[in-house]
Amino acid sequence: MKFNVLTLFPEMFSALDESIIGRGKEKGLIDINLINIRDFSKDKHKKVDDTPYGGGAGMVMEPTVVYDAFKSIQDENAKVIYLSPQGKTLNQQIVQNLAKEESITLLCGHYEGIDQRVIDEIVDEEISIGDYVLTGGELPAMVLIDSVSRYVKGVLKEDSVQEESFTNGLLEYPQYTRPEIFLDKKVPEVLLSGHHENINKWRRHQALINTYLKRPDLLKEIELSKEDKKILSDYKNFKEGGSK
Ligand code: 4GO
Repeated sequence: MKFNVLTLFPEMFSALDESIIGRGKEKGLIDINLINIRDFSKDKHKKVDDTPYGGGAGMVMEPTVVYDAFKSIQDENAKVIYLSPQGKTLNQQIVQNLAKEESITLLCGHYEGIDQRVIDEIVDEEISIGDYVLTGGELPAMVLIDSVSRYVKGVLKEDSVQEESFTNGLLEYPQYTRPEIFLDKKVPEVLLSGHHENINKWRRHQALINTYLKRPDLLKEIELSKEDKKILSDYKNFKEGGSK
C-alpha cells in the first residue's frame, strides 16, 4: 500500500517508523512518500502562506505551491484525501474501504487551512478524525495511515484483525496475561481451563456486556443471535434485581 503525504512538516511522520507500522515499512508492505510542500515555493524566503482575502486572523496556504507539490507526485490512481474537521468522520468501515485502495494521497493543511480553489481541484474526499480542531492535518493523516495499514496483508499477525473490537461490531472482551494472581486478583478460571468452546462463549458474553455498558448504541447496529439476546436480557434482569 502506498501513501503520498503532502505536508509542511514531513519530520512529524517519523512516528510511523516505530513498532508495527515501522516493521511494515521495513518489510516493504507500506510505502510512505513524504512530499514537503515548502520545496515547491518559488518565493526566495520559501513562503507558503498569505493573509486571507476578506480579512481575519491567521494565514492561508497558497494554492499554487500546494498544486505544484501535488503535480510532482505523478500517481494517477491515488485517491486524494484532505484531512479536515469538515470531513466525514473516520470509522472502522471507512478504514476497511480505504484499505482496498492501491494508493492514497493525503493532503495536510496548516494554519487557517488551504485556499479552497486547490481543494476543489484535487481532493476526492474530506475526512475528519473527530469533532475537534487541530493545528494541522498531520496527526489525522498518521491516524489514517495507522488504521488503514493494519489491514494490509502481512502487517499484523493473521487473526488479529478478524478478532478485534469493531470488526464484529462489538467492543472487545478483557485480556489477561501472567502472573495468574496480581494484587490478589485472579485471572478468570475459564481462561486457564484450555476448554476452547467455553473460552469462546465466555469471551462473547464479556464482549456483549462490555458493549451494553460502554457503547449501547453499537448494539443497535448489529444482528444478535438468540444466545446473544438471552445473555443480554439475563444481565439486564440481574441488574434490576440487584439494585432493589
Ligand atoms: C483535521 C484537520 C482537525 C482535523 C484539522 C480533524 N483539525 N478533526 N486542522 O480530523 C486545516 C488547517 C485543517 C488545520 C487543519
